[in-house]
Amino acid sequence: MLTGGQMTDSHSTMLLMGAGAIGQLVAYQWQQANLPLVTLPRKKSATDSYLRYQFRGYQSNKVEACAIPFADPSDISAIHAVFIAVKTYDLVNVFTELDRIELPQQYPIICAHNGLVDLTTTRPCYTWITTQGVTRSPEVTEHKGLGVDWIDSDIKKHRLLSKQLRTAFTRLEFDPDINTRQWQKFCLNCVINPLTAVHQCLNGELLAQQYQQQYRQLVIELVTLSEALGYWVNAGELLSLVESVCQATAANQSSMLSDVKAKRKTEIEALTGYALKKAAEVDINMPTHAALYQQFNQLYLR
Ligand code: KPL
Repeated sequence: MLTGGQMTDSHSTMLLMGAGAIGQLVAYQWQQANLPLVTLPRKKSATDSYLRYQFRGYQSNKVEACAIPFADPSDISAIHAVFIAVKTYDLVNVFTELDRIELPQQYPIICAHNGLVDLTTTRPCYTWITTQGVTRSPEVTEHKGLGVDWIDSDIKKHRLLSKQLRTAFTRLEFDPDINTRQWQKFCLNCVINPLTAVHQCLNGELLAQQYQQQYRQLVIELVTLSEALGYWVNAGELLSLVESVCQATAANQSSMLSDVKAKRKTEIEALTGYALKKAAEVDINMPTHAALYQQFNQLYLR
């Protein structure tokens, strides 16, 4: 069965930018809810009129062939919102692309990246954070864990979009303090991602005795940075969060370990690089993060 091929001409279509693991999960859930979705070809050479992906839904025993129609960049009148699911370093290219197709400036943009970057866009952006588990291999993307999605509650002013979001993401919560949640997720990723990449280990293996001192130190330095920047992060809670995510995703490779193994560009700059940049701005030392950043770059910087 080929799912998700629907086209629409009403002003209610989501434009998805980025079809990695999270992008495909979003596409699958959006299309399962029968909501209209399009994407743009990211390679000029694309000849098919669909972006095709293979997806296994949560606890399903069948893999489905799915497809997202490509939008015609010269007729974007059906689009009313954008979901960006690219890596942090690619965000700026997506915003350039949105300007190129002349997407109206006031259209809401949902951003789902892991890392942080100081963006200069004036478009209305809303952060989306998920704990849904999804893995991607060259053959299939699989929805492995249900989790929760949070979105900036300010998005409620876009009535139709909020309704669509509630329909597609059944465990969605509207968060009035999404910036704090995003910062906490950023801290979590600053610990697990670079550590699993330099030690080449699965998330669960990070809990071994030999890494405990290092990840505890990373947590303490992040708490100092958070306080200096005005974010509320408690050391005990961040440590428990790190350990519980490592346990819950014990058999998974972090996204950064997957990226280094596949020799793809990583989010090190948007994670440790960003933390070090902010630390320098507020005159704070983060020696353990600095050493990890140096070790990472020695191993993987080409
Ligand atoms: O979000 C993740 C990632 O791999 O990017 C974590 C939380 C580390 C789980 O793997």
